[in-house]
Amino acid sequence: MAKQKLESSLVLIKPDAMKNSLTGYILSQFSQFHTGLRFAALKVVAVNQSLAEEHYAEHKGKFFYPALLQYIRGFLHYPDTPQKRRVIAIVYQGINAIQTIRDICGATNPHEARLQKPGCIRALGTVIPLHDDKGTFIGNRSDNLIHASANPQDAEREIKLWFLPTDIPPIMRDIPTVTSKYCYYYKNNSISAQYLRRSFCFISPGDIVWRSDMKVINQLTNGKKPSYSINAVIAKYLINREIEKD
Ligand code: 3AN
Repeated sequence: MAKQKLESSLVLIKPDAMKNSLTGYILSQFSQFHTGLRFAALKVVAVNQSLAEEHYAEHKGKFFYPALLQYIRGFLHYPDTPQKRRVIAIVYQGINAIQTIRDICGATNPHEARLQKPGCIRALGTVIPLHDDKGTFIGNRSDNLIHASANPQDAEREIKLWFLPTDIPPIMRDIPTVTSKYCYYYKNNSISAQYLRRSFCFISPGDIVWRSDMKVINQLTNGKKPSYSINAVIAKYLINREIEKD
C-alpha cells in the first residue's frame, strides 16, 4: 500500500479553463467528497510578469517559454479584455495530495492526456502550433487548463511564491515561518531596511513571513549572495497590487 503522507499542493486554474467555464468542473473533480483533500488557501490573481517568470523559471530558454508566460498571464485567451486575465490559485491539503491531484489532471500534453486517461482534466485541453518570426513551425504549445505541483519540493517553492503565510489558516500551515522584528521596503528590484523615496513597506514588525524568505532578505540586506531570487520573495507581495501598464 502507498505510504500515507500529509501533503500540500499548488493548483492553478489557468486562463483557458476560465474562458471555457471549466472552473466549477475542476473544483468538483478535486472536491473533498471525491479526493479527501481540503482547501488550505484560495485567491484570484492577475499574474504579473515577475510572478510568471518565477513560477516557470525552470523552463527559461525553452522554445515554448515566451508563449508560456503569455498564456499564464491571460494574454492569449483574453487579448482584448485585460480585466479577465486572471488565474485561480489554490492550495490543497491532504493525504498524498500531490499525486492524487496529478492523477486527476493527467499528462502535460492534452493529446497524450486524452490517449492515456480519457476523462482526465487535461484531456479537455488543446495543443497549439508555435511559429518563429519567419513563420517556421518550432513546436507545440500545450494549453492544458491547470497547473499542479509535481513533487513536495516544487509544492513548497510554489506555495511560498503565490501565497503569504497569513493566506493559510495557522493550523494548516506546514511550511516554517518567522515573525519579523523590522520593517522592509521594496523599490526597483531591491530590498532595503531603510525607507527610500517611492519604496513601499512590504513587511512590517510583527508580520509573519516564510522563514526562507526572511533568510533571503537578511542575506540581501547584508550584501550576501541570496539562497534564491529577490523575485521569488517579492512576487507574492506584488500580487494584485501592481498597476499593470500593458
Ligand atoms: P506539468 O504542468 O505537467 O507539471 P511542466 O511543469 O513540465 O508540466 O510544464 C509546465 C507547463 O509548460 C506545462 N503545463 C505546459 O503548458 C508547458 N510545457 C511543458 N513542456 C512542454 C513541451 N514539451 N512543449 C510545450 N509546452 C510544454
